[in-house]
Amino acid sequence: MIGPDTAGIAEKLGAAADTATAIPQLAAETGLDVDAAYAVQTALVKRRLDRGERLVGLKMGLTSKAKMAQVGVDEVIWGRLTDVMRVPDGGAVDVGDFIHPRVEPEVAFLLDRLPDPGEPVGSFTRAVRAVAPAIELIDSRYANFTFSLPDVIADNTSAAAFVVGPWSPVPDGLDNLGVLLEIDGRVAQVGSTAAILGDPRRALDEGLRLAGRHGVRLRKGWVFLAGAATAAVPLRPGAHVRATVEKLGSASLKAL
Ligand code: 0L1
Ligand code: MG
Repeated sequence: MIGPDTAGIAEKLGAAADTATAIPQLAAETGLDVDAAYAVQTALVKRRLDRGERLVGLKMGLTSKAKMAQVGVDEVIWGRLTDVMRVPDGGAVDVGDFIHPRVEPEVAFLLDRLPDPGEPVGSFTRAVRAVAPAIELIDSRYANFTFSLPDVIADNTSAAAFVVGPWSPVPDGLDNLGVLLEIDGRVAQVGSTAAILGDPRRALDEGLRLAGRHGVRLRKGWVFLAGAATAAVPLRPGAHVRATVEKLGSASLKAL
């Protein structure tokens, strides 16, 4: 039996991102299951690497109940981050480069000494050198921000851009720090790091396990986005976005 056209689906998703044009969902029509969807994601990210981008990290998606409820998909997923997606703290993004961008407050880890594939994380403080507040900008390439599980995996879990704030040593109580998302100085979302799988450290276990299943190893020096602590908020032109995590400080972004 002939499987889904991995390269063809990756090309459609890549062109949708490049031209900021929404496309219909693809998984049902092409018979994409979860494993085939990760193969499409690999091809989609390779398309970026072939034009000179570098892999700089991994992101977890749908690690909180608020996020799962927002998009109607209830499994933890992961995607890849490249250098071109990184926006400096306080930097600007052009909303016109995206289809229907949303922002969400996250916790980022700076990866250090990681276990061999298949091994548990063991000591979190060996695996993670530092922690930072972060903003993820997600942008589904599907019309109406609507998708199935294989669709969103194939679309590199809606990864589009991210901002990392100042790095700090891992603080006490990482499993229950207050999180705030402000737009133009007004509170848009309030949450806790506890919303990220009960403890954001668990996201690293899940990342190692789930990415390892697809032969992907996390690397020292990579950024690891553990997931959002709240639902995502649409990003409008002119908005000033600030994500604050208690004990860690803030990351910010301007929308042009
Ligand atoms: O980072 C995320 O949690 C996003 C995962 C994909 C679902 C979405 O686009 O909201
Ligand atoms: Mg996210």
